[in-house]
Amino acid sequence: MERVAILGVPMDLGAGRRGVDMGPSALRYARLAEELEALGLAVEDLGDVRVPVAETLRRKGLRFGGENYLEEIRQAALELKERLRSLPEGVFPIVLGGDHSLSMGSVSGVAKEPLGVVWVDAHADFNTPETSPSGNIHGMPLAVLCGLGHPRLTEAFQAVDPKRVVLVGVRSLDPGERRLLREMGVTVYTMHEVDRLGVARIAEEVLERLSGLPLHVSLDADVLDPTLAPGVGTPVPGGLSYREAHLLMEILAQSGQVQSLDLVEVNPILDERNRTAEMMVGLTLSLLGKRIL
Ligand code: EXY
Ligand code: MN
Ligand code: MN
Ligand code: MN
Repeated sequence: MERVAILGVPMDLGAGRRGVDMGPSALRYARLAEELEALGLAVEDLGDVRVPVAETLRRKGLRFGGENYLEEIRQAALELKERLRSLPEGVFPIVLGGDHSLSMGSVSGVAKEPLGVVWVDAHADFNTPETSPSGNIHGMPLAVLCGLGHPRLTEAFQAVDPKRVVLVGVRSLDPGERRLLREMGVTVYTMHEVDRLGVARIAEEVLERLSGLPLHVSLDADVLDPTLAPGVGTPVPGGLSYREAHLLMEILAQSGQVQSLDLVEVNPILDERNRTAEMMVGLTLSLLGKRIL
């Protein structure tokens, strides 16, 4: 791919705390476009999808997060889906988040029958309203994409076969998610498998399972170890190291199958300087073909 389109979704309505609405700015501030151009890619920044600001959604007595803003999240994800659908063939979209509920729009927007999804995350984001401990919609998008969850969301965004979904880096699962992941046949490489098998073996197994498919990579910043990437809203100790994360991206890049990418859950309020966004830009370059030698 030679042409890259950047699209921001400044949304934190699906998260449990404010702040990831500033993720797109942090990623731009980390010079994402400039670094991609230095790789020789033609980059176009398409700006941001329109997202209501939480403060303007004042709801009497309802706390931020949970399903309170389902319609606003649905609308923003629908706009993202349409914007991605209207991109010309051959353009590689990079979606900047924003909380992970946006991926209902990105994956359904890029989905070609059939699509492989590599969801790199400390969490499975596979809850439904019935199984969620928090009600926060950023814990549900992958379930929705597989056809499970709130009808207002599944009817708009169901787009993938769970057998073509692979999770890598998971280390925080709710009981209901465990059951649903098993029932739906989603492949999960937890941090236990990362430690035992190593990222190289996992990446090769992922590519074997999803061989021949166009791939969407959904990269949640909280997959990284929080000492490396503190600027995330739901940190979980024991994440990917710097080199594990880069090796995963480098091996996926060599497949030539990756066609689209989400960079989500960067929360600059909780960061040290802009370390988390800078890490995510570095990983993007590895996924887009930057080599050490
Ligand atoms: N599993 C928990 C929940 O559903 O509330 C935490 C989800 C965190 C989701 C972040 C985006 O990765
Ligand atoms: Mn996530
Ligand atoms: Mn996560
Ligand atoms: Mn998170």
